[in-house]
Amino acid sequence: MYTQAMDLDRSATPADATFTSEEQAFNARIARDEKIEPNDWMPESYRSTLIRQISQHAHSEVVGMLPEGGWITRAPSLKRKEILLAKVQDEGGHGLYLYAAAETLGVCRAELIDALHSGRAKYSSIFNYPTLTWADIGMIGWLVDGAAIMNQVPLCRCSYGPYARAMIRICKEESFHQRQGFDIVHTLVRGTPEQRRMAQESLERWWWPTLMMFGPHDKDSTHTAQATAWGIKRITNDDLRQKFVDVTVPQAEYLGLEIPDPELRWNPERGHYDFGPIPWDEFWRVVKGDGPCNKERMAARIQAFEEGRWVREAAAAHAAKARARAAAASVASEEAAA
Ligand code: FAQ
Repeated sequence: MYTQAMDLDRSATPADATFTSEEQAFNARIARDEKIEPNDWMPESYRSTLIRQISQHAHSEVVGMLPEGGWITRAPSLKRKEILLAKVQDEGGHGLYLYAAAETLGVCRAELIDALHSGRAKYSSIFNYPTLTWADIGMIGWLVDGAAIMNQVPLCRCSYGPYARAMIRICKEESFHQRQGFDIVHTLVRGTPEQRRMAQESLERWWWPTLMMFGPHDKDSTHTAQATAWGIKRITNDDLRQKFVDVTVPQAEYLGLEIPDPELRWNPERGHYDFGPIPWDEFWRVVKGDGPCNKERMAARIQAFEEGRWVREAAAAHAAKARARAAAASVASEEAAA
């Protein structure tokens, strides 16, 4: 359903005389589609771009646990509760792989988390919207995970090895998440008239924020050109958004739901759906901290971090004791052998 095709042309990556020999060698490796690994030479701006993107991605996963987490106790059956619990745990796991991938670039996790808690680091705009009904849990799986997969499958081929490898497992899990969301919505639309209305109302609230997840239009995107030249980004924001719309409209038709866009129609000349203007004012308001739930989300993250402090301290003390015991045992065995 979600493809990796449509690579951007990176053949223009320069082997320019203004580059140092290290930069030329790096650019040649990128042009050959080789993976860059943590101990390899890389330009500082490549490193900082990756730290920015991977850490924002990690923050999005852990903040993304919150809108659904509140529904674990309210899921309508034991089966739905088990599935949702597993999904939210997966998101926590994705955050951990991604923080670990960012740490391979020489940054420490505590700094990244401090940047999130102090409001210096971004996370995905989508997680600042409230989950008002059970249908919203279906919409998050169907639309938000669907958009996440569309964006993340190409990242499995990102030029930075640890990020690309983390994305492979993440995408497999996101695929399960998308299917469970579609299943919730599919069940609702086959239910009572109230359940169908709940699904339609939820789609109306989530559609435009989901399209915003892909980021600003290419002409307004600060990072796309350079991230593409470095093989970090493989498909632009607008192209991914278009692919998402093209895949999702037939799914909505199958579900009997109406996408809230009067300008949405198939364009046979382009071979794509045309869609209406995205409310970018709302997007930037949310990104700058003034969305419906920004303050609530950050307060919940900080509270969870503080409440987990004793667990981290206990784990660190246990690891220090285990290291000391292993060191003492190794000295004793060397003495016995001497
Ligand atoms: N929200 O120049 P660009 C998920 C910022 S994970 C907030 O186009 P770039 C799983 C951008 O940072 C969802 N800010 O930037 C899940 C930049 O600001 P900066 C997260 C946004 O990096 C599902 C500025 O705008 N996925 O959903 C957003 O080339 C369900 C200019 O933008 C990832 O992070 C936004 N939506 O492209 C979990 C994937 N869009 O940093 C729970 C990896 C843009 O200069 C439940 N990231 N901005 O201050 C990416 O692919 C890219 O970073 C983009 C943005 C495509 C998100």
